Amino acid sequence: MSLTDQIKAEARRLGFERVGIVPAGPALTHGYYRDWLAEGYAGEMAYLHRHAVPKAHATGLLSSARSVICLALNYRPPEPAGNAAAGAALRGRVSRYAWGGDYHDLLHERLERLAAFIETHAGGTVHRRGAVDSAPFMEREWAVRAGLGWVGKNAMLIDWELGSYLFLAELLTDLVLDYDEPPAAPRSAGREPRRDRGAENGGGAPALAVADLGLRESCGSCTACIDACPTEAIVADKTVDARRCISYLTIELKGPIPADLREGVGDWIFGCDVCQEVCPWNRHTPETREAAFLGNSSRAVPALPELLALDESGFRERFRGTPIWRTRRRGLLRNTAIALGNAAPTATPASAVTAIGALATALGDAEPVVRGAAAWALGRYGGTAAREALAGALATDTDPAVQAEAKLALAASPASGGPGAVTPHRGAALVD
Ligand code: B12
Repeated sequence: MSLTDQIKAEARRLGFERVGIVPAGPALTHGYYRDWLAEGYAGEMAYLHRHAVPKAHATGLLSSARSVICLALNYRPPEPAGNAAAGAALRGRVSRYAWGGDYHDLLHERLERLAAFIETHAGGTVHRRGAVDSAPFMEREWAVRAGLGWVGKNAMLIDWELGSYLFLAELLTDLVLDYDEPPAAPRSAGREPRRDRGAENGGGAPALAVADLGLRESCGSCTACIDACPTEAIVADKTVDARRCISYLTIELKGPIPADLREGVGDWIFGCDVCQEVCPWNRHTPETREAAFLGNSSRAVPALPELLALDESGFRERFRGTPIWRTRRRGLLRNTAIALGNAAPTATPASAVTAIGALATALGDAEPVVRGAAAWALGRYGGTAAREALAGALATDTDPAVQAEAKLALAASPASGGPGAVTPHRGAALVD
């Protein structure tokens, strides 16, 4: 067996469902990446700007790189019992990639084991470097070039059998190996006409130039992801305006979620899976083989009032070692308050009382960003109890941003009514 075949067999043994190898070289969609940054789509993710130079070439990650071993691991967890409760009974939703332990740790550990295997079998020192997520490396492009799938309209790397609930990882080495050829586009295939949200909305988001590498892509004329995105974040083919993406708003953004996007965030409290849930290529895909990525209902659809009551040590205890750690307590509680506000139109009288109680308590939180979100959410309920809590915040809160939220919320909230008299919209009915 050649060294390449041995490496591939070992990668599969380590749990990677897909492995493909390509020669190191320049990143072919780097111009697109730069245009994407210039458009401002990265929002506050300053590190993506710092990564622009090293991302241009594989040697930006490992100066002696000759080969890029691209790997994918399926994390699709089975739906836990009780998931049907999502959207009801004041529960939030967490994106599937965060139902289990931290994938960075697991994947880095597997990469280390693969590197050790290569060193043993190559007979000599091998320079190598692993990458998972945070490294300056265009993981999706390299995965496509290694034959692992195509980049869909939702910007996800989609495998023809496994779909897109995949983590990507790479091992760069100075070894020369045997290389894979990605499947070419059928000769007759022309690009589907671009669907550009900016053009539809009468200008705005320009369609960035997507490179045609002549490779097989299988979205066809489907626009399910573009149509379903609650915040209209997929502005064109393969192009996500991160500033509108619920994943960015709930995980990366530190300050308040912009007011015009709060309703679109719905019940997502950490990441979002909408553009993957509606993708036809995810309909019949296998579940993960990794025990570390299995979820339970308290992780997948946690009870919102309970989360909003977490103190620092409660947060640490529950989320240390999980992807949710990244938001810190203040980010998670901000998201929780927004989701509670979004539950107002469909809340039963009893759950409205619970929500208002939890939100009123959160008006006393030490973090202004949590207090501001709680104020907005209380305004969605209205009624005496919510308005009294808001008036209290307006009179006593020393943070001008929180005061402004409380003032707006008071102005927008129904004066009478309250629990049980919330005006349902979007066809929702009040059912006790
Ligand atoms: C920043 C970042 C984000 C940002 C921006 C997302 C985005 N679409 O760019 C935010 C916070 C919004 C985000 C969200 C998510 N992320 Co993220 N994220 C990243 C990160 C760190 C960098 C991505 C980046 O630079 N984006 C900027 C764009 C312009 O560059 P790009 O994605 O590298 O490549 C683009 C170009 O190559 C372009 N392109 C242009 N022309 C052409 C032509 C051809 C032929 C090809 C192939 C490509 C191509 O297509 C790609 C997509 O736009 C990567 C890890 C990494 N180092 O790559 C993970 C990564 C992309 N994220 C990942 C995941 C799982 C997610 C979420 C699903 C998490 C969640 N459930 O909430 C969502 C999905 C949102 C979405 N639809 O993209 C996975 C994706 C795995 C997969 N199957 O694709 C990655 C690879 C991490 C990992 N190691 O597994 N993410």
